[in-house]
Formats: sequence, C-alpha cells, structure tokens
Amino acid sequence: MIAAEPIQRPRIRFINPNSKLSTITMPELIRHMTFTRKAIFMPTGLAVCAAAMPSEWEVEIIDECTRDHPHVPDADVDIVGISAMTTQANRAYELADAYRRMGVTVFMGGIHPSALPEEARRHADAVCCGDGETCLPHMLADWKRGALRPVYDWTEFPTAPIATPRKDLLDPRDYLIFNPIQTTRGCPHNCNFCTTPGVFGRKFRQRRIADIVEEIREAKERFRSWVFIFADDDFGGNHKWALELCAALEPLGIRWASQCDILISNNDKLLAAMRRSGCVGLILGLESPNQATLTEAGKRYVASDSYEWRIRRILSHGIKLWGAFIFGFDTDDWHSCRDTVRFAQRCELSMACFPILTPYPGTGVWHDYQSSGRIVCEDWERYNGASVVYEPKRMTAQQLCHAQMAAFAEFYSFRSAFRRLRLWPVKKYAWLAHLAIERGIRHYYGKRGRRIPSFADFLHPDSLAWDHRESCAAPVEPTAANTRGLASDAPAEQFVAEAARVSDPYHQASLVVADLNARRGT
Ligand code: B12
Ligand code: SF4
Repeated sequence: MIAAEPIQRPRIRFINPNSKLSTITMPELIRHMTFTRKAIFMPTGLAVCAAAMPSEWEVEIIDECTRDHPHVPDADVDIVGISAMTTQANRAYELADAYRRMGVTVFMGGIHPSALPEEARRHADAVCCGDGETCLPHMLADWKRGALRPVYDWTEFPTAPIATPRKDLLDPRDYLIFNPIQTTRGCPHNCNFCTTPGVFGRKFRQRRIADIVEEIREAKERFRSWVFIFADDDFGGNHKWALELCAALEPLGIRWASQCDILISNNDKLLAAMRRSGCVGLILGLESPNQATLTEAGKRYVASDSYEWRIRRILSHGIKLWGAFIFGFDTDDWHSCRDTVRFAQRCELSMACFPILTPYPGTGVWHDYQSSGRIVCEDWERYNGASVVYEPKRMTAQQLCHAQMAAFAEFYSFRSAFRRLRLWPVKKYAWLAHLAIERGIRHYYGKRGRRIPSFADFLHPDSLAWDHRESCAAPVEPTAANTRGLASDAPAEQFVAEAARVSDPYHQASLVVADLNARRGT
C-alpha cells in the first residue's frame, strides 16, 4: 500500500513593515505607563485581508512594529502580502525585494502602493489598488493559474462587502488599540491634500450594521473593552445610515470616538443619537479657520465663517472635540498659523494638532507640487507631518517648523489649558495629556539650551529662539524617537514632545481609550 502524501495547504504571510510612527508613543518608558503594549493600533488592513482569504490557505500576520528585531525573510511560504502607508514604504520595499530574491511571490497593497502602483510594481509581482476584499480573490485565482497581472484595481471588479478583521492571528497584548472598528470606508468629499478620495474613491460605503454590532459584542466579551475607536475617515458621511447605526449601538452601553466631517453640526437629531449611543469625542478635520486656505485645500463643502457656530452646536451635545489643523498651505503665513491657534483656543477644543502639510502621493497637492517642481524630498519616511518635504510659499521651511512648535507650545500651555478645560467638571484625560505635552516641550527645549518657540519670535528675527542647529527640512528628532531609535533610559518628556509633534488625533485618542479600557480590567 502506498502512503498518501499529506496535502500541503498553500501559505501566505502578511507583513506590516516597521514604522516609527506606529510606535512613536511607545518607547520603553511609555510602555511601562501603557501596560507594556508595543504598537498603537493593530494592523486592521492586514487582518481584513486575512479574513478575505479562502479557507484552504494557511494565513499568518507578522507585525514588525511589535517585534524587538526586524523580520528575517524566509522562503517557507508561497506568497507574502505586504502593506504600506507612505511612511512605511521604504521598509516595505526592502522586505519585498528580499522575498523576491528568494523566489517568493510578493503582493503589495495599502495606501501607498494604491497611490503609486507604478513605483510599487518594481518591488512586487502584483499590486492591489484599494480594497483587499475585492482584489484578493482575483489575485489568488490568477496566481493559481500562473497568470498574475502587475496591478489589480478594486474599481475593475464588483465591490465586496467590508469584512470583519481576523483578530485571532494577532496578540492583543501587543496593542494599545486592539479593537479599532471600521464602520465606513471612503469619504464623499474631495479635499486635495487627503489620500482617501484618490485611493478609496468618493463612493462612501457602509459596513453591515449587524457585523459592526457583532464585532463590538465579541470585543466586549473576549477583551472586556467598553471604549472604542471607530477608525473611519468620516463617520457622518451618510446621516441616515449613521442614525440607524446609533440606534443599534445604544443598547450595547459602550463609549466611542471617531472622525467626522463638520457638517454633522447640521443634524441635531443625529448628534443627540450619537451622544445616546456613547459618542464621547469627535476628531474634526478643520485644517484652517481662514477661508482662502480652505479654498486652496479644496474643502468646498463648508465655509470657514460657519466653523464657530458648528463647533458650539456639537459641543452643546456633550461631545468633546479634537481639532486637526494643517500648517503650510500657500495662503499660510505665521499670522494665519497664530490665528489658527487662537481660534482653537476660542472654540474650546479639548485637543488639537498642527501637522505640517505633507503632499502625500496620489493627492491633488502632490500632483500640483510635482508638476511645478516643488517637491524637495522623496524619502517616504519623512512624509510624517513634522518634516517640510516641499517648498513652502510664504514661509521658509525653518519658519514653518517654528510656527508648528509655537502652536503646540501655545495651545498646550498651562494658561491656555486652564481657559479651555477649566477645573470643573474634571476633564482628567485632557488635563493629563496637556500637562504631559507642556512638560515635554519645556524639557525638550531646556535640554537643548533653547527658548521655547513662540509666535512673537517672528517679530524678532535675531531672537535666540531661532538658533536652529538641526535642519527643518529633515528633522532628526521625530524620526529617531521610536523604540529602536532612542535609548530606553531617555526621559519620558523627550518622547512626549516629539510624539506630540508628529502625532495625529487618532494617536492621542488611542492613549485615552486604552487607559479607559484598562481600568475595566482589559
Ligand atoms: C486609524 C488610522 C491610523 C492609526 C492606525 C494605523 C493602522 N496601523 O492601521 C494611527 C493612529 C497609528 C495612524 C497613524 C498615522 N496615520 Co493614519 N489613518 C488611520 C485611518 C483613519 C484608518 C486606517 C484603517 O484602519 N483603515 C482600515 C483598513 C481596513 O484599510 P487599509 O489599511 O487601507 O487596508 C485595506 C486596503 O488598503 C488593502 N490592503 C492593505 N494592505 C494590503 C496588503 C495587501 C497584500 C493587499 C492585497 C491589500 C492590502 O486591503 C485592506 C482591506 O480592504 C486612515 C484613513 C484610511 N482611510 O485608511 C488614516 C491614514 C491611513 N493615516 C494617514 C496618516 C497620514 C498617518 C500618519 C502619517 C499621521 C502622523 N503624522 O502621525 C501616521 C503614520 C503611521 C504609520 N504607521 O506610519 C493617512 C495616510 C497617508 C499616506 N499616504 O500614507 C490616512 C489615509 C489618512 C488620510 N485620510 O490622509 N493612522
Ligand atoms: S480630509 Fe476628511 S473630509 Fe476631506 S476628503 Fe479626506 S477624509 Fe474626506
């Protein structure tokens, strides 16, 4: 009798390449304060891709951001699938090249390859543009019959429903946020600095409400989570659907925060339903209170002079606001940056961030700056919101960096915090974040023997505050400030200052949410 050959299941390994920005708030010292977690968010995109794999495949996810050592490629799989945001692209290509040299088929996907498929295909056998759920079945079928195409664009195929991520392939102890919930995909708007419309289209899609509720139920049961981040671009892109979702969330007794466009302020009924369903905070992409800047940014759906009443309307429902602004549009000078901070203070935003404009590939700004030769740096790691990678118009790169730091210093100063947050009712998390960032900035500049930047420095060009030793176009601190870049005994304040500078509100929100969940014993 001849023994039957064991049937070998085909194997795929998904890899999330190391990214300093995924671990920026997680160096050793902060890890101790944050329950030893190693990265901020679990790699949702890859967990969703894993869910889209046919059952005969053996699937594995390697998240380099949670590893102490870089992943060493091994030809023990049939396919590797590598994901990348722009800041991860350098490492993603390094891994892809190494796997291809070993003869392993490489798929690439995620935001950056979707925006620049021609670049990505130089490192991969097949590139997925947009939704993995939609493209992967076609990529696998073609691979099986030896007819892979270089690029698969999700718009060529019938759209598959948004899948529920496979969390069983990851270790919950590694992440601050292990249960980000995606409720929608895409955005109906078309701001010209934003990657989303180019990659996922303006067709706004919603996930099945029953799947969302089930994912939350499971997270509550298995991980005892009760505070969630909905990792959407625009939770309120479809008001009617959002109302239905809120009704389904209400009985779950959870708390949640998400990102949303400011037109939600038109709908009191929805705002009330959101609050009842547990919404505690919203991230609003405001960019600037200056109309000329909004026009330049292609933010056509709202006028800046309506911002203030809209913000107050949302606040009146008991929902806290994180404001996301951008510095560095052609209409920006130091006065407008200063006015933006004053606006954020006046509107009593709980938190705010002031990243430097980054011309991400695939955006309108990228195309404009490319064609006019204004892009000065294509090192993708520096596309991080803290580096000036293009030629600004009304400020030098150094002035732009200075304005960014002056904004953080002013917004998070004790005086500003006191005016906005007050002492009662106690806003513990906002206060903690403010004090940490304020202390971090003081420590950071104190150690360098420099004065903390302020907008007044623009009136005094010979002020000592301008003593920049490091180049602004290529700042060293933020990119070095990750787990592997800084000695573990470096003071916590240093991380806080650097993390604040590169962080977006999702970073800030994740620290709060993780802490709240931990208090319930996650
Ligand atoms: C939550 C979030 C974060 C979280 C967590 C990110 C994470 N690890 O998932 C945190 C706070 C850490 C974060 C940080 C940053 N973020 Co962010 N973030 C988001 C947000 C709102 C949702 C991401 C998400 O969960 N998507 C859901 C999953 C399912 O989608 P996906 O990852 O794209 O995966 C799908 C497809 O792309 C594809 N796919 C993905 N990988 C692969 C691989 C293969 C092989 C295949 C076949 C398919 C495939 O299939 C998936 C399922 O369909 C997005 C907005 C958005 N629309 O994506 C911004 C977004 C990704 N972030 C952005 C930015 C700018 C940043 C920061 C640079 C901000 C900063 N200054 O710090 C950093 C960079 C962090 C880093 N790792 O380098 C930009 C990206 C721009 C760019 N070109 O890279 C986005 C698009 C926001 C925007 N509208 O501009 N972010
Ligand atoms: S910035 Fe916000 S509103 Fe504008 S296109 Fe991107 S996700 Fe949509």
